[in-house]
Amino acid sequence: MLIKRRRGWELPESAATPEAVYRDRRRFLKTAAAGSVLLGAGGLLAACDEPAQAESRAEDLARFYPQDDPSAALYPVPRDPRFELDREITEERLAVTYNNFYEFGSSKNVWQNAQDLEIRPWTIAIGGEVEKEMRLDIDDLLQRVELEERLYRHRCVEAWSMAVPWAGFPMRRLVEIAKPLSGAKYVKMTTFLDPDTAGGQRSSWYPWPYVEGLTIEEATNELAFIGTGIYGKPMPKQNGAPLRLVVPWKYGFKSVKSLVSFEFTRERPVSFWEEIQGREYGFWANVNPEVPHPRWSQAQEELLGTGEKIPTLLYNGYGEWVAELYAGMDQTSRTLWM
Ligand SMILES: Nc1nc2c(c(=O)[nH]1)N[C@H]1C(S)=C(S)[C@@H](COP(=O)(O)O)O[C@H]1N2
Ligand SMILES: [Mo]
Repeated sequence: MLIKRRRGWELPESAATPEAVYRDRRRFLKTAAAGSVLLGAGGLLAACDEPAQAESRAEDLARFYPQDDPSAALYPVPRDPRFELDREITEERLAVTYNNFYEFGSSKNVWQNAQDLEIRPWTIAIGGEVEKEMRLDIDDLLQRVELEERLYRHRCVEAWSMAVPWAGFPMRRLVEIAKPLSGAKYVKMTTFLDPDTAGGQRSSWYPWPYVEGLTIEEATNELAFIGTGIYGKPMPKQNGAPLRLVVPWKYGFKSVKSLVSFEFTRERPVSFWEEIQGREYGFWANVNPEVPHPRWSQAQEELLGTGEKIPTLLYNGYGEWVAELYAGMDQTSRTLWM
């Protein structure tokens, strides 16, 4: 695995928007001055040669991002302060190279293969149980919504996790634009289908395209987010450019990438992994450390890039936002948690 061990204090400056860097820096210096926590002489040395390092890091990182993205000027966007992390932001380089995107293969070369994806022009179809079906151009959509940054934890079903600054807009805003009819109970979201570009889609044993679904209540919950950028820049292709779902209280496979369609339905859609292996990857997929995957425990997660294992939290720590969505359901049913 290409995970390099790093100490927590080396991460923040590489990992966020300039404003946030400034704020974190101040907090870092205050903490250091107070003489508390883990900082030895090594930490202070690292702080001294920071500007030069930060510059070369920025150049190095640029190659993981789309070139000539017409939305680039929109970023960075203001951070929504309501979403605080209990852990360090994941090192940017890892978050944009250690990807799951089966359309581009199952190895960790995914990020390179994904560079073939053409993200302009890009049209999003809105249909099904809506007042009026429509097609939205991505850049028109980006003008209509207000972009913000949110720091979210992300828990993959494979028991690793990251914490990243997403840019994007509440999914509720997209539902408002779509104007679903009263019969709409679910939103089905679909990834692009283009086997010429995405080699993984030439494997016929997968039920392409990748599909995911949420109930309308989930989709309009404050936490449900449409990601259009990351680390203060437009979304890299490998992370699901130009727009993807981000639902941090659910296992990562629900956060479907590179979306071309939102369809409002009466019936519950069958998602990609549910169709492949429904006994292991269900519709709800809410994070719960006490309900093991049939083949491994979900009690802990490895923090990407640190080698450290920490306890997994119920709803990935987002119960205050989302637990009420499931209050009326049988909490002992495994299907709620996988
Ligand atoms: N279309 C599509 N979306 C996808 C996937 C995928 O293979 N294809 N993988 C999922 C899984 S398992 C995870 S953990 C996250 C990974 O997102 P990241 O690469 O931005 O970390 O994307 C999810 N969305
Ligand atoms: Mo995942």
